[in-house]
Amino acid sequence: METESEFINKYHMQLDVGANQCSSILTKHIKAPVHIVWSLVRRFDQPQKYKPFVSECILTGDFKVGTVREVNVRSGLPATTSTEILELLDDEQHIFGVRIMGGDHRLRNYTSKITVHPEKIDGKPGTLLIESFVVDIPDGNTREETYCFVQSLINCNHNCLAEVSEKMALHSGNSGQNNPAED
Ligand code: A8S
Repeated sequence: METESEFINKYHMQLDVGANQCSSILTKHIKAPVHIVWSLVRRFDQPQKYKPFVSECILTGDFKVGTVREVNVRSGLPATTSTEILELLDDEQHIFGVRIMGGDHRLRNYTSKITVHPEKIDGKPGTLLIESFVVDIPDGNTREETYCFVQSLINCNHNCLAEVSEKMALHSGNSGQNNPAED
């Protein structure tokens, strides 16, 4: 079984980070099998299924790589909308990539990549989620501020994704334990 740092090296080190950009890699261990977590992550058309700040999402075409979505964000954030394109969707390797093209917010040239990997947690099928991002540091903000802002949004997303996935795993009865494909 590959380790976390091997997955990071394999899928998350190709980041092209400019001088005025910041980037980071975040991980989350989820007590639900990979097929459940991936079923939520891959839904480019329905980020509101697990992203707590998204109120609405409208797809501007078929669900495929290259499709653009218009996301509405809940009030209380320095943002109202975001226009985002699906850049990567690999259902075999479980790779999902999005780029933010515009919108009413301060994150310019934001790209993110998520990969999910099976792992055992307390002897049961679990998931290691890895998300990497790159974004411009906005005028008037420091690298540290940008990093903290994005990291806290992503952590909220990861916590909600874990909550929703773990509920789905409980309700599915057999949480993938008899499925050798997930081991
Ligand atoms: C994601 C990651 C991020 C989303 C950010 C960082 C955003 O949707 C929110 C506030 C903003 O200021 C920017 O994968 C933007 O969702 C919640 C509208 C893009």
